[in-house]
Parts: sequence; C-alpha cells; structure tokens
Amino acid sequence: MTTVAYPAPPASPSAATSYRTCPRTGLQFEAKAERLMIVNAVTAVVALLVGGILAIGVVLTRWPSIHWLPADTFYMVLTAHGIDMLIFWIIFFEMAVLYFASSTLLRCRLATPNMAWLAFALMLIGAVTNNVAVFQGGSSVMMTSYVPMMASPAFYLGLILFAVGALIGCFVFFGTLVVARREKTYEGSVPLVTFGAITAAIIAVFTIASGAIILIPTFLMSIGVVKEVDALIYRTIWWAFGHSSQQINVSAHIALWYAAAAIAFGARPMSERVSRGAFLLYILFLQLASAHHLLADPGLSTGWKVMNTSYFMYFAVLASMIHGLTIPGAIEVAQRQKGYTRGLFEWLRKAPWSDPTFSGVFIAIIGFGFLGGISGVMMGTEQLNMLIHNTIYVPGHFHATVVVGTTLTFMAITYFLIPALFKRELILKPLARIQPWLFGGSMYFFCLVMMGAGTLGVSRRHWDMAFQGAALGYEWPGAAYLMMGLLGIAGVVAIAGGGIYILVTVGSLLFGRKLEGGEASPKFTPVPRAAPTAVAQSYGSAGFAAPGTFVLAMIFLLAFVLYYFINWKYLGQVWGLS
Ligand code: HEM
Ligand SMILES: [Cu+2]
Repeated sequence: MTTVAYPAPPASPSAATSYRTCPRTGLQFEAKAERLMIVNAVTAVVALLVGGILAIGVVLTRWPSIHWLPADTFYMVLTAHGIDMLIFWIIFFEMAVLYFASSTLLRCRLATPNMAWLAFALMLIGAVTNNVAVFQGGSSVMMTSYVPMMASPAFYLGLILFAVGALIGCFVFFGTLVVARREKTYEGSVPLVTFGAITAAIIAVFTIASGAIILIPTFLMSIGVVKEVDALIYRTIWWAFGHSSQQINVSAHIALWYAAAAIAFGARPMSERVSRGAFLLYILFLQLASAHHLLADPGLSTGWKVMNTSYFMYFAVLASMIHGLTIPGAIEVAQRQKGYTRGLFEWLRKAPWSDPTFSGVFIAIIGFGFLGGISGVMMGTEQLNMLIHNTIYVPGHFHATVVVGTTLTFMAITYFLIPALFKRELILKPLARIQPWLFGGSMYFFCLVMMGAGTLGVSRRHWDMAFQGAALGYEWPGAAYLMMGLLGIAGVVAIAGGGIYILVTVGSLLFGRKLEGGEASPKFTPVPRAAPTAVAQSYGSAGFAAPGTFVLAMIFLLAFVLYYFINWKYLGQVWGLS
C-alpha cells in the first residue's frame, strides 16, 4: 500500500490536538471536532425526542374520532412540534454534519473550536428559551409566527440567539476549509460531499441574515420599541428565511446521499462537474422559489409570482432531479463494476437492503422524489396552488421532504456514525434493520393521506375539521374523514418508528459494546487507500452507463406528468362553464 508524503502542519499552539483513525472506516477524527460533533448530534436527538412526543398530541387531535387536546393546548403543541423538529432537530444535526464534512472528510483540525463551543452554547440557550416561551402559553403563533399575531419576547429572542449560534457555526466551517487548504490535508479539489456542505453553509448565511432582518424588528415590536411591522413585508422576508432554510436541508441531505453511496458501494459520482453544477443551481435559484409561499398574498404582482414560480423555480427543481438521477446512477455504475450486470435491476436487488444506512437513504431518495418532489412542483405552480393553498396538503408535502427526505437520511447516517464516531456497537440490530422501513413506509402513507385530505379541502392547522358549534357548518365527503382517520393511524405508526430510532441509538450509546477508537497521532494522517470511505474523501467521476436508473427516471417522469395533468383537470372542474 502506498502512502503519500504530506508536509507537517505548522506547529502553532492552537493546533495542539490529536487525531485518531477509525479502524473500521478509515475516517480520521480530530479530538476537538469529534466532541463537537457528538454534542451537536446528541442535542439534535433530544430535540427529535421532544418533537416526537409532541407529534402524539398533534396526531391524536387531528384524528377526528379521537380529537384529543383542547384547542389552546393543540395550538401550543403544534407550535412546539414544528419548531423543535424543523429548526432544532435538523439544525443541531446539520452542525454535526458541517464539522464532519470539513474536519473529518478533509482530515484537518477544526478552525476555532472555542468559537464552535460558543455557537453550540448560543444555540442551546436559544432553543431552551424558545421552548420555555412556547410552553408558558401565549406564544402559540405557529412556526411561521406571522405578525400582527404576537408571541412573547422570549420566543423571538430564543430564535435570534439560536440563529446567531448557527451563523457562528457556519463560519467555523468556512474557517476549517481554509485550515485544510493551508495545511494541505487533502489533494486536488474538495470531495463532493464537502462541496454539498459548502452549498448548504452558503445558503445558511443568506437564510440566517433574512431571519435576522425580520425577527429582530419583530422582537423589538414585542417589547414595545417598534410600533409596527408590516404584514406583507414580514411574510416576504420571513419566507426568504423559511424557504431557504429548506434548501439548507436539501443540500445537506443530498450531500449525505452522495456520502452513503460512496461508503456503502465505493460509488463515485457519475460526473463531479454535473453534480457540482446542480449544487450551484440551488445557490442561484432556490431563494427565488420562496415566492411559492406567497401565491395567495395580495400586494405582490402576478408577474413577479409567475416569474419566480413558473420559471426560476424550475432551475432548482432541475438540480434536485439531477441529484435524484445521478445518485442511484452512481450506485448502479459501482455495482455493475462489481459484476452485478444481469438485467436492468440486478444491481439494485443485490444492494445491502438489510443495512439500515443504505435502506434508509434509498427510501429517503425515492420518497423525497416521488412524494415531496412531484407534490412540490404541483403546489408551486401558480394556478394549481389555489387548489390546495393552506390545506393539510401542505404539511403532507413537507413531511415528504423534511421527514422522509431529511430526517430519514439523518437517521440512516446515525447508524453509520454510531460505530465510527461514537465507538459503540449498535444494539438491537434487528430493530434497527426494520426501522427505516417502518418509519419510511408509514410516513409515505401519512403524506399521501394528508395530500388526499388536502385535495378535498381539509384545512391545515385546524383544531376541529367538523366545525362543531359553528354557525356555518360544512358537510365533508366521507372520504375526508376517512383520510384523516388514516392519517391518525399512519402517524401513530410513524411515531413508533421514530421511537425505535431513539431507542436503538440512545441505547447503543449507553449500552453498546465499546469499540476500539483507533490509533491516535498528533498530526493528521493521509487517507488509507484501502479504507472503505476513501471515495467519500476524494474527487473523481465514474461515467454514465446506468440503464436501470434511466428506466427508473422514466417511471418518475410518467408519474410526474400524470399527476400534474390530473391536477389541471381538478382545477378545470372548479369553475363549471355550463
Ligand atoms: C413521527 C413523525 C411525525 C408525525 C406523526 C407528524 C405529524 C404532524 C401533524 C399531524 C402535523 C399537523 C398538521 C396540521 O394540523 O396542520 C404536523 C405539523 C408539522 N410537522 Fe410534523 N410530524 C412528524 C414528524 C415531523 C418532523 C420529523 C418534522 C421536521 C423535521 C416535522 C415538522 C412539522 C412542521 C414544521 C409542522 C407544521 C407546524 C405549523 O403548521 O406551524 N414533523 N406534524
Ligand atoms: Cu418553499
């Protein structure tokens, strides 16, 4: 085995640290970065646990025959569920991903570990402050917190502190890239996974700036310093933050899909350039797509809405379709090179389906594309949006993107990180093996019935779809109640699936057999050439010979076109021309 001679890193006191090379994966963990990844990931899982417990209240209230919580508690619990899941679980985990994609994949020390601890502390204080504010009542404003509806000052302050922390974390990530470059810890270009993380971090800076621009005046309004924040300006800028933050998630989980393909199969991207170009499209166009949240807002011109949602949005959609094609394609190319060449799909049949890291990622890719992607394009189309605007279709769509896509991917990667980062053997392996199927499968169904109920007009965020006691009642078709009942069942199963994830991961950290950490060294070490993760840590392309993936793409296209036109037909029926 050949190793490359690297120059020694400069001996500065801040560089005093140690590196260990994981004997199972060949990844190198720098001691300070490792501790930061661990605290961020563990805090994320705590947020997921809280959000998951709250999901029980939300689901059992929207299940019409149970209708559990009283109205005020429901709105409080729904607010906390949205924020704990979408903001705290996902972003704490993303901080761990940023440190992993910089320090671990580039095999260098973290730029400023003390600043990273400050970032973590601010995020933690912010998350706790915000939760306390919500649970005190009086801040049940939903995660969108539209003005002039006001929450308590601590609600906004918590979010602002959290955002400042996350921003500092992004700068530690950028600094670490500089360190890696200066100390020449990698050869050639950064690996694609790191490139994806860079995309996420660039979008994060834009996102957090937008959040600050709108949340700081709103905070000042809540303490009486500012008199008024204009509702339309609030919504426009809030969505520059709210929509873009979803692009951080998409970039991060897609980077992890490439990582998983590289680690499980040694798969190189089909074309580094095409994949990098697709990440760039996110940076250039996704923010403009935030207009799709404002399609029913008066005050914005139709031209602006149409331009953004009917033209620019598609560049971003194109980017996701490129990734959706090239990741399975890269896996196919790698599998074919290993000899799985029979028919169109032997490469897929012979994939490691019982490995929860692979199955989780694959279920995430398919669900994100078919459920999240197709519904997203439908609802992002200006005219069709009117069919489902503010109905429960909307959470149906975004549970397919942020739960099936992002959350399931993060869960899948955790199974890989437990031996590599946490040095523990996974416990309850049979449960871990079924977890992505149970969680992913029930979530697919959950999203579908939400979309079904939404198409029939059932509102989102509504405590009582029956409108009991209202002067103007509404007769729902039986199917609407049926779908909302199925939503209850699917939701409970999904919560159980999430519970298994927490049981297995937390149980493994506490009771899993301790594994060897690997040799420590005061300097960084080069990538062991035979390491199973070598591909994830380097640059290079594999080529495009993937007929099976092409067929899958055609099936996707067909589903897409059919669903799109069905919705135009629905729209045509709204206005009868008799
Ligand atoms: C076990 C899994 C989960 C179940 C059963 C579940 C269920 C629900 C339900 C029923 C709603 C309410 C829809 C409405 O009345 O409008 C909701 C809202 C929401 N959920 Fe989940 N959820 C789960 C996991 C997640 C995860 C993992 C995330 C984010 C990563 C998430 C993010 C949200 C958000 C942002 C809202 C909207 C809150 C709002 O309208 O302000 N959920 N969820
Ligand atoms: Cu959006």
